[in-house]
Amino acid sequence: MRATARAQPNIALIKYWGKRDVSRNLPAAGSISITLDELYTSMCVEFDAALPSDVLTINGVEDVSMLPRISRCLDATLGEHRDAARVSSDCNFPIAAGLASSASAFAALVVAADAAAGGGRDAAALASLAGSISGSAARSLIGGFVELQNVGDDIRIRKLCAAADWPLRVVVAVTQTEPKPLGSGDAMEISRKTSPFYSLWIEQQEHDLAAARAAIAARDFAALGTVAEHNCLKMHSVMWASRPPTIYWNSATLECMHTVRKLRSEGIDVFFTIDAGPQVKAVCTPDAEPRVRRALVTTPGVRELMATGLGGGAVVVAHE
Ligand code: 2P0
Repeated sequence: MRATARAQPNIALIKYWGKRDVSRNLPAAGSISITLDELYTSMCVEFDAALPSDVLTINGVEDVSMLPRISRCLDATLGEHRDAARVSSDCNFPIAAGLASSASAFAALVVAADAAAGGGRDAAALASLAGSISGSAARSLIGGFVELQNVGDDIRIRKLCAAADWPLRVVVAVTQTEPKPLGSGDAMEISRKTSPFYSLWIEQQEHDLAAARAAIAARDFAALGTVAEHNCLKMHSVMWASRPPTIYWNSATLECMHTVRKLRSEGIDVFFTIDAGPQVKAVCTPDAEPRVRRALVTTPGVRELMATGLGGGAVVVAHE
């Protein structure tokens, strides 16, 4: 009754921002992401009938703030009459800073919990379970370029392109490591309820998804960058126009955007994307990576760089 799974975060190129059903955590529109490689969350789940309630440690420290979501995820996966679990999560990148740590955490959790309880669910069922707790987590179940589709009363994930078939690189410029002030779930709801741009954002999403799908199928880097930057800035515009506004950027975030735009004007294949946090993810071709790293590391306010390729999906790494 013990298993460990590992999953990588994913970075959305066409963003998920807004829910159509809050109680079931269903997104209002589809999204497209890339699953990363070297950054990961490892989740060990051990069911123990002698344990009075679930226990969670994150990087070796007991944590109560994430515990209710972890317990809900275990209930969703195994039913409410399950044994209590000892869950330990280890993450090799900053948590809650806009690097999609919840995506890799909940993807790894459903895979580990399913394996510990005997296994048997396929990636589609596990994605639906992970997505019911954290929408973006569904996309970390599989690798490469992944689309999350809204289908009927559920979500579905599908691989658009394997990581090895378009081996892009992602350079993450970390501009802040403290946890973000407002979680994305709450911020999305504020946007949905108050932003005058929200309905237009949802309305245009299908168009952006189609443009990204076509760019990925054609391995057209420039076209993918154009739609990804547009979609990212549109999502942040929705947040900026909310009441109260949600502003995840700091001045270094903006400096990094200028760095990426300048590199592109010099002929370098790179584009940026920014999620619910102040980090800037620069997506580039492998040959462009050294130039991108050199330019970002000297950009004012950048604290550190992390670089990674694209990777596979969530996997069980130990099972007893
Ligand atoms: C994304 N984000 O597509 C977008 C872009 C943040 C910005 O998906 O409320 O933490 O738990 O379903 O999974 C953040 O999503 O949100 C997110 P919930 P989650 O990656």
